[in-house]
Amino acid sequence: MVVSSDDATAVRDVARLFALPAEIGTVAPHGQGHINRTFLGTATATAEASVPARFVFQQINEKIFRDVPGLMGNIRRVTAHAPGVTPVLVAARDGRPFARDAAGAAWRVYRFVEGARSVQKIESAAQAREVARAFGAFQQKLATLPGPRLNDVLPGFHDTRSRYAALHEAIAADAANRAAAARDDIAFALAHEPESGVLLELHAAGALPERVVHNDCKLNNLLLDAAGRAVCVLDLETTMPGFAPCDFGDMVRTASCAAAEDELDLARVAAEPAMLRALAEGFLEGAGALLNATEIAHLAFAGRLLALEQGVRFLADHLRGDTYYRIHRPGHNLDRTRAQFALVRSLESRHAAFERIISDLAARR
Ligand code: GN1
Ligand code: MG
Repeated sequence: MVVSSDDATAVRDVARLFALPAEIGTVAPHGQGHINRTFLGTATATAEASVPARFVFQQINEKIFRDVPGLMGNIRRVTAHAPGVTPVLVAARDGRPFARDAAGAAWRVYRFVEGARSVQKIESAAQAREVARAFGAFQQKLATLPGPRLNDVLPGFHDTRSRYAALHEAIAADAANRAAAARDDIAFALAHEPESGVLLELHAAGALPERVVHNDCKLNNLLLDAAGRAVCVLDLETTMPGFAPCDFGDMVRTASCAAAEDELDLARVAAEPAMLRALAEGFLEGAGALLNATEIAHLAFAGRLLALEQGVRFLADHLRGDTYYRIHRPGHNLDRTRAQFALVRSLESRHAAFERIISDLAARR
């Protein structure tokens, strides 16, 4: 993929607002995110640096992240607390953790993490274990974040009930006239609505604690080195108060089988027992000591719930006319919905076995 000359110019202009060692030369699109616009910029060579430094430029989607200072304040605190396992945030020349370009758009800059890669589809059980261990260890690290509660920059982010409320609104409005063709998908979502309150009720009852969690533990939000070891957690914008099982659930959603999030061949969307076991082993190793019995007892459930919640979000966006997630083809959000719901079905069929794996592992700790 190439970057438009307008975007390249915009990134070069933005770069001058940040404390970078040199001007930016080449610019390329970067990453697979659905929300922000991300570019990789390579600094022109300088006398000091023989290898040109590379930087990640992200234009923050302010339709979604309305409180940019609050968001970037969170990211600054989290990266400062977890150096080495988070990317290095580059400050703007005025000292703030972001800057606005001439058109008013907000940007942040990270140093690019060299020698690491992100994985789009899970490749082995060993990789699943390492990913889950690293995200679990990140939770453990966040448990000691000093200072006040992080800003809740996206209130109700994993409040599945409010995700359902948004779906109901989208069905009622049917703004893009798509509800009829999505009748079966809507029926599947509504049949599962009773599950939406489970974690929230446990929290209200005092059994499920609020913690600082990543909140978007997608497989591709972690960088691995050539030896397959986790080096860095990415996409910190949703790191804020939340529930530990939701992070595990997002890993199950994205790393329990090798199908893509928008896989069209639904027969391929099936959680693999070896991956589920590896994810549970890794997460309990990484976060284990932190978790209480209620959290552990709801890990398997959270996998199902997060796949369901994500399907509900994609479906609502499809019905609204694709206003939230960037799409790359017509019907993309419906394709994504169907893949998520296929995963829910698969996780349901494996639920008892998955629960047994987790309780056995937990008992052996
Ligand atoms: C979005 O930014 P990105 O693409 O990593 C979304 C997540 C979803 C994910 C689905 C702020 O993440 O919650 O799980 O898409 N982020 C936001 O792939 O809504
Ligand atoms: Mg994200």
